[in-house]
This record gives sequence, C-alpha cells and structure tokens, in this order.
Amino acid sequence: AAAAAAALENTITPPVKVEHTQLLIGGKFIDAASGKTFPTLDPRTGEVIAQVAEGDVADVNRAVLAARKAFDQGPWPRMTAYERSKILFRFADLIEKHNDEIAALESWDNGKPYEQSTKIEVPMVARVFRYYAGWADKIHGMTVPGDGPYQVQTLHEPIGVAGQIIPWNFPLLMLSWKLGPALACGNTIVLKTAEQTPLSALLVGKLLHEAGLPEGVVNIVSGFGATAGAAIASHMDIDKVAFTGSTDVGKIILELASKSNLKAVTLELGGKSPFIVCEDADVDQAVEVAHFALFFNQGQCCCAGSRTFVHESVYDEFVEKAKARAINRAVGDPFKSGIEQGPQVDSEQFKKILKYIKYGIESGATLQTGGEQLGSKGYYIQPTVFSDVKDDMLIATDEIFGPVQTILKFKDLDEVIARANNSRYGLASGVFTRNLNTANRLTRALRVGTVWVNCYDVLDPTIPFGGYKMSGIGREKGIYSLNNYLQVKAVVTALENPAW
Ligand code: TXE
Repeated sequence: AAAAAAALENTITPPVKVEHTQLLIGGKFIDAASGKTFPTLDPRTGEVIAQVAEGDVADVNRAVLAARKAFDQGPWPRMTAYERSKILFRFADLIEKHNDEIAALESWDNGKPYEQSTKIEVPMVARVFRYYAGWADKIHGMTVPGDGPYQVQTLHEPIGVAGQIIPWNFPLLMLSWKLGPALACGNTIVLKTAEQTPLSALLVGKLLHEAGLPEGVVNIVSGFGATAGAAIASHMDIDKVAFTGSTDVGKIILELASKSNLKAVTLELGGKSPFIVCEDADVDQAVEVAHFALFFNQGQCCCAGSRTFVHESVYDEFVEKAKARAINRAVGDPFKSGIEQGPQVDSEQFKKILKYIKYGIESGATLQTGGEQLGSKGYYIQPTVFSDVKDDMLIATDEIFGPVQTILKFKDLDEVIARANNSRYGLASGVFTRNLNTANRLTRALRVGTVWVNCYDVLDPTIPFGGYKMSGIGREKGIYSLNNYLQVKAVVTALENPAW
C-alpha cells in the first residue's frame, strides 16, 4: 500500500488534448447563452482539466428548438431507415478509428483505468451503436384482425424530441444506451452529460456529425442537474425523458415530467444488488467474480454486487480469500498499465464512501482490509472489505457506490431469498451455485431486473437492463429499449368491399 501511495505522487500525462468544451447545439459548437463556464476536474489530483460551457435553462431552450426543428422539418425522421442505419454504422466506425483518443478523455475526466476504456468501454460503445444501427430498418408495426370491415394496422413512429440525462460513472456507455435506440427509431435528442464528465461526449458528438448526422438531431448540453437537467425534465416541448442516476433525482424527474407535459419517463436508478454464493459454489471462482462484481469501475456501478451473501459452510474461506484478493488489487494512476482501480470520480463521492466506511466500523462490522484514502491527493480509496455485516447496517442497505465489499452470512435458501429481496432496490443479482435446481429457484424468486448465474456484469447491448422496485422504470438495451422511443399509432381503414 505504501508503494502504491508513493506511486500516486507523479501523475502521468494523458495522451490526448481537450478540443471541445462548448455546447453542441444545432450541429455547431457554441458558448452558453450566459457565457458561463465551469471547471471539470482531474480526479487524480482535483486540478482543473478544462473550463466547459455551462448550459442553463436558456441553452436547453435553444437545444429543444433545434431538436424540434430537426424532428418537425428535418430529414432525420423522414429519410429511409436504411439511410439512418448507414449513418449510425459510419459513426461506429469513427468511434473505433478514434478509440484511444476518446478513451483517454473518458479516463482523464472520470478516473477509470485507461486500459478499461480502450479495451472494453469504447469498443462496447461502438458495439452498441452497431447493434442499434442494425435495428433501424427492422422496426415495423403489425396488421391486426379487428372486429369489422376494416383494415387495421399499427405504425411504429418515433416519439419526437427525447431529453436524456446521464451520469458520470460510464459517461459514454450511458450515452450509447440512450442515443442508440433513440436514433435508430428516428427521434431527435437533447442530451445532458453529468457535470463531472462532460468531455468525451463532445468529441463523440463531433464524430456523429462527421458520420453524416443532420444538424439538430443530437444536441449536447453540459451543465448541472438543478438547472439544465431540471429544464429538460420540465420542458413543455420534450416528448420523453430518459434518466440514469440516483433514485432521489429519479423521483424529481418523474415529478417534473408530470407537472409539465406528462412526457414519457424511463428511469435507471440505484441498486443494492445481492450476490449469493451457495454452499456448492466453486469458491475460488465465486471470490474472483464477487470481487469483480463489486470493485469494477471503482465500485461505481449501479448494478454492483454490493451485498455479498455467503453460505455459512464456505463463509470463513470466502472472507479470507476475498480479503486477499482486495489486498492484491492494483490501485493507481489510471494511465499506468496493469491498473485495476483509479480514483473515485470527485470529492463528493469520495467523502460519501469514507462516511459509509466509518458507519460500517461504528456499527460493528469487521473491517478486514482497507478503509482509508490511498495516498494524499486526489480521490483514491483503498479496496475495502467488511465481514460480519448485518442486514440493517447502513452499509448493507444503502448504495455506497465505491470500493467497499460487504459480506453477509446465510444458512439456507429460503432465508437468503427473503433477505436478498428485502431491499427498496431491485436492479441486479448474482447467483453462484453448481446445482441447477438452486439456480432455477433463485432466478425466479429474486425480484430484480437481471440475474447473472455463475457470472456477473455481462452487459452486451442485446441484453435488456433495468430495475424492479425503486431501481427504475423501463428497460434499456436489447429490443426492449426501442419501445421507449416509439409511439404506436393504430390506423383503421374502412374496407369498401370486405368480401373476397
Ligand atoms: O447523482 P445524480 P450523483 C447514485 C450513487 C451516487 C449517488 C449520487 O449512489 O453516489 O447516486 O450521485 C443530473 N434534475 N448514482 O449526485 O445527482 C446530474 O446533473 C435533473 C447511481 O452524481 O442523480 C447528472 O447528470 N437532473 C447511478 C445525473 O442527474 C438532475 C449513477 C445524475 O446525477 C437533477 C450516478 C435534477 N434536479 C449516481 N439533479 C446509476 N444508476 O448508475 C441532478 N441531475
């Protein structure tokens, strides 16, 4: 740990220059109407990377006007679906061409390991756009029997102007989950990035236009939640809002949508996902996957396996091995090769995590390893493992969103099902067992949007993702997310001569 802390003193220069810091509205980079900017910070040091235009209500209004015009009069919803799909395929190619540059911005702004950005996330973003490019010309309605002398058909039409508000933990991946289906269906968009991570989206926005996207179809507003975000959720001329972020803000979005124009809402919110290790599990494999399920992306995943339930017969062995794995986790400058964990995204998240670690210690859980800041600058936190965690401790009920594993003990399946489901959240879960019946039982009993059996975080774009309970409304990815961006119009035409 001392060596890792010392290594943090020299930050590595990211292999990229920041070129775009303005808002992207109507196909052009422009300053905020107010002329205001805000700093985006390097989580390794807390120092300013760049000043970014601060979008506000006036800028959201400008972006909505551009999106509205592009939808009501522009070519995007009117061109052939095949033309739309070709632009999206070209865009995916451009993402691949600029892979390392995009990845460097993503890691610089967010703190995630550059190798993770270059090898996993940016390629996945290209994959998501290809997946939805493929859907563009496969969206069709139905002919319906009807009860009389009518020809009845459904038209699946784009919903209109979509507002999209995304978080900072996977800035580009969240952008792709939202833009991909919205664009494939022919909508136009006003997207607000998170204030912590505005940079990568602006570069990608430029590439979208390079790929041939007509102006005004995608407008990107950097800015804060209470101003730009709330303006999107309450806008009278936005037809649908999609949000990913905290459950508290999700409630605000729903309220603003209902108080304004009843725009359609989809929400992807927090979680406290159970990861269940049964007595017959391969313990070494379960330890490794449970470690990944929690610590991946600095623990900043909505679907993090953040309640590790372990059967009493393998509990002690599991705790020892989980502790050893956490001690071995490579924490360091995200631009250094071989690094598994970088800094947390900002000082707010950093402080929140340390506060929960304190709660864990005070409530009597056993701190196996970690528990403190790593180094003296930036927002690095030691990989932390708690055992002897009880269900009612705050570290077992609340989303910590950091590198803090909480391990709980269970005796039998009925008990663990009840305890796993005893949460306001219902986003995801992991099940480790070699018994088919146990796996089948758990997959049906868990009230969550995803069950990963003997694996975790398999998140390719073909698989639907979303939450039960207070983890959200609706599903993203896969065929399911297309419905979020479509209106169904029934067309009933009287038949002159119904007999044939
Ligand atoms: O989230 P916010 P924060 C959880 C996680 C984290 C906590 C707080 O537990 O520790 O939320 O993080 C915009 N109207 N998740 O504060 O505030 C905001 O600008 C409209 C889980 O970063 O929800 C940003 O773009 N928009 C999560 C986005 O909402 C508003 C990912 C998310 O920020 C707004 C992130 C408002 N009034 C955090 N206030 C996940 N599900 O993956 C804020 N925003």
